[in-house]
Amino acid sequence: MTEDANVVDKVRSDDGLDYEFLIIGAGVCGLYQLHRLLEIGAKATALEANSDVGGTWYNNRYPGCRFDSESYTYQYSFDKELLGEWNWSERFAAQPETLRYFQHVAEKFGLRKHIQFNSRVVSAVYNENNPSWLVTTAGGATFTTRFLMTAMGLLSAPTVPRFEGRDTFGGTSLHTFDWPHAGLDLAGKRVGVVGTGATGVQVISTIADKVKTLTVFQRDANWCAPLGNAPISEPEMAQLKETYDEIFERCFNSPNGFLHRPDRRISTDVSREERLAWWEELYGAPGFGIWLGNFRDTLMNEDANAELSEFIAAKVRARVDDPAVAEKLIPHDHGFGTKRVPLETRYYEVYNRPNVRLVDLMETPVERVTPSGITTTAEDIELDVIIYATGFDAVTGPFDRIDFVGENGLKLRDKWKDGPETCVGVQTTGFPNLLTCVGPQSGSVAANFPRGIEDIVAWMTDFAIYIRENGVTEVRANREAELAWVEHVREVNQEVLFTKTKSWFNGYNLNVDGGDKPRVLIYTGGAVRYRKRLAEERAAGYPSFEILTGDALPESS
Ligand code: NA7
Repeated sequence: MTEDANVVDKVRSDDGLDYEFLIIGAGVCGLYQLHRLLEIGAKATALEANSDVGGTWYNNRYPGCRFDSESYTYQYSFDKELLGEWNWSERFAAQPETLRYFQHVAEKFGLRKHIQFNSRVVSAVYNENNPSWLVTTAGGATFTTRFLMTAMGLLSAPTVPRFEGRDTFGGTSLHTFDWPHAGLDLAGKRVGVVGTGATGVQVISTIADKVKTLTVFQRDANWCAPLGNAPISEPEMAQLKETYDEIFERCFNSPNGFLHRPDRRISTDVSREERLAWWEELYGAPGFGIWLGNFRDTLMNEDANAELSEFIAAKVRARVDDPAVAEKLIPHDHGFGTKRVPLETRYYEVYNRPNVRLVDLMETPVERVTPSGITTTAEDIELDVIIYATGFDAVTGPFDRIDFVGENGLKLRDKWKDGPETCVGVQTTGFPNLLTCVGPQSGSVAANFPRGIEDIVAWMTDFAIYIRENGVTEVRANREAELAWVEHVREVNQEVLFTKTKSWFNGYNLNVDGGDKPRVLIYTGGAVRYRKRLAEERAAGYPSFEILTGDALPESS
């Protein structure tokens, strides 16, 4: 399909603009935001770079890609009929099923005709004369909109290592995010996987028994825990549907929007025997319980965390035959759960296979990629395929890839060069009428994604109603409120061990310029606290924003 081939008719209104609201992205957030805006009668559209809906779930098609959230908690909760008609086949559904779900949502609510596919936004320029945005796609199509909303995803700007000679490789090399739609036959191939985050762990466990040889290139080891996947039978599905109200209520009241809520006890409230018994139970149970449902001090207190880490390390040692390999797979630079915990299915057992090898890049770093493989400081490793599971320019990367130009020619890329600054995670000063549904320092996005998204979309939709009812033409974040929010996020983040580690949550990614310094990307205060903050803002009439109506504006240009 050619760029913008299915462009829908633009609705011209008397202010000379194409739309009231234009959303960038038709993934988990963009789809729902579009639905709500259409529901309130707004002139709205979404521009989507891909040829279909789904965002993350459209792009990530690598082998083994699946939820780490319980499937039934990773769905929209806003429509009873939708909840009733959709059945999940597994506790943690695989990507094709998830993509089908979002396609079904788009069909059910008639959203496709309001989405312009194959429309990658490359620039967005603010018009100070008639407060609005001029949005341009890679194909050269232009759109004007009063308000511009971002829903580009947190992890949609993939990054690859800056290995010397990377482009000289003679075989197939690809990032997991760019997996071909037609699939990639790995049978009988010598495959290398670089990266052992949540993605790498899923790929490695899935392909190990299908390839000739698998060489895993690990930089920092990660703490992983069992996923506990299983099919959901028809009676189980029926039973789950009966309890959806309770399930969503539980997620609503949990800090991260998951079923798993921190245990109110601290580790030392019980004896060591009881502690170990509880950890055994959590380790054997499905999902993030061992991480997010643990004693509440395990992610805040270093001693409590060290004891839990030792428990998990013993599990790794028990599951990996070669003690030297097991030691390499146990992280020594950070404690359990202080980075995002990849959930796995027989991941550690993969290293007991004769065709699998672990290369520790901390001992023998990559020197270069050659036409026939990867050369480390110790050896040449011949490969047919190199899979880069090397992560993303997280959270702000998708913003940096669009030329956002605000007031007085200010570029967002420049403003956020040393780290983003936002007003309550929904706007940034200098960029009036730009609303970030998915963006840095928002509490909604650091949660089980659809749960947090329903919060932010509800707030944005209320704001949109307010805007429409009051004839608002311009919304600008206050600088004082912005500075106060950034400070608050910083302070709250200090309370958790998470911010002491180097991961994408804190803005580290050595594959991008400036990625060697921490940045405040995520608000760890939790979805409940963030929802309360947003509610206060709404109840008080949006005091963190300057709100102007058409009357106060100069003549439209
Ligand atoms: P992550 O979690 O950022 O993991 C990336 C992995 O790639 C991690 O093991 C990195 O090692 C490794 N990496 C990155 N760059 C390099 C280079 N240059 N050389 C060697 N190894 C490298 O990304 P994922 O895609 O796994 O997961 C992202 C999120 O998706 C995840 O949190 C879930 O929410 C879903 P490092 O640890 O930096 O040493």
